[in-house]
Amino acid sequence: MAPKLTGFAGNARVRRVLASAALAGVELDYDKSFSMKSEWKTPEFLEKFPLGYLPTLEDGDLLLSESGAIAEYVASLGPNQTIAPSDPKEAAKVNQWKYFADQEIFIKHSIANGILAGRFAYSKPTFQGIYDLLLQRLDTLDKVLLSKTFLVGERITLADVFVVSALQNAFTGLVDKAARSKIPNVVRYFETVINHPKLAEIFDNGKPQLTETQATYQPPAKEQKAKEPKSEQPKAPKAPKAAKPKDDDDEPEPDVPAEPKVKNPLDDLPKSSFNLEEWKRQYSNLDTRTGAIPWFYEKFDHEGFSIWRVDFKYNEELTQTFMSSNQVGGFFNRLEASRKYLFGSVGVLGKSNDSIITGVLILRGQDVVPVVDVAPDWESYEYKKLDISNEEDKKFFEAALAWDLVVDGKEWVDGKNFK
Ligand SMILES: N[C@@H](CCC(=O)N[C@@H](CS)C(=O)NCC(=O)O)C(=O)O
Repeated sequence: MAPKLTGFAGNARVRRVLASAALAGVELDYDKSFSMKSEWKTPEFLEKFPLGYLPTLEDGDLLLSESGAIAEYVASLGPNQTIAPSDPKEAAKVNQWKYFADQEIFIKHSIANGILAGRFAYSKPTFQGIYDLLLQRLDTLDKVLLSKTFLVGERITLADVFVVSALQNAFTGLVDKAARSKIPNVVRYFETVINHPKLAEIFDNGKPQLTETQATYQPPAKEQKAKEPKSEQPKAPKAPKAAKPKDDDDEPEPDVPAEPKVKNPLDDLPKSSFNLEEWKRQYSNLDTRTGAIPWFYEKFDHEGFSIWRVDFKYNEELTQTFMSSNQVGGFFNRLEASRKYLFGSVGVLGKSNDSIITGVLILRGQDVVPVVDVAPDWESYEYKKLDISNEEDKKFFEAALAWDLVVDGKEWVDGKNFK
């Protein structure tokens, strides 16, 4: 009986197994119509495959998870052994590229894609850091491929199967046309391998739909939809629409039930005499130091509201100051659902490649978390309660409101208000 492979046909991990089998000349019992949405994670499945994920392979008493191990096992069964050289040095070279494919392309792409698709908390610098590393690896691969058709020796091997499956995942995911144009040798290599007569069918007949333009992060729908209270302030221009990033499993995610409408516990706090909306108007209309700040001190309710210093945690990763300013703008956009409870004045201080993001928040209640955790990247910032009866805190607070704050010699160059 042919070994039984289970997994979703469009998935890159399944593809690597199918490609190994096709090149080795091994027949598999494989149901192409399998869907991740079917009830596959049953107690019986977990009993057999305790790792609990797909693809899986069943061959007699061998029950195997991990697509790399499955691909290697399948390759070892076939008559064509040139894809897995037996010479230890050649085999080691093939292994090198298998690890490279998984750890340097597949995993980096999966994590960056997961951040953009909202599976992990969004933080622009984290996303960018991982994505840049992925591009660096692809650039290195491009140099290696300058003088090569295949990665090891003169014939196709498992090294190519692993690397090309990972590339397909990246090229149909985040690595868009502009990024691909910088790695022409990788693209040529990719096209050569996916058009191999034994592989073309597995790789969408040699014509996979590669990404044109990278998708951008889209905050969860509940934040986008949050209603803005009527305000006299001009509305911020809407961000251009962007494609939703596709999730890494290549198959549409199961429908998520709509979240029930829950009352915000901040609405249950005792009534406050301080009117946050009125403060926002005063701040917008009056001179900050001579008008708005005196108004604030007269009206502020220390019980019902609190004042916080906010600092970006990853200042060392900031580059151009205008990009840091966009970062603040993005954070504020993602705080939209807390507009009723929050005012902010946050700036970029310093110069390009030597800047920090810091500022102040005025918020409902005495705890920062329920107000800011509507932004998926809230944990990229540090929060410290300010006590304005303390001279140093008061000075910081006023300077952040007036946009003339200086920290460690770094001067305020750009600021944004959350109103
Ligand atoms: N390292 C594993 C990863 C397997 C994996 O993450 N499989 C996904 C599908 S692509 C899965 O089964 N996800 C569902 C789950 O984990 O419940 C491999 O290469 O096989």
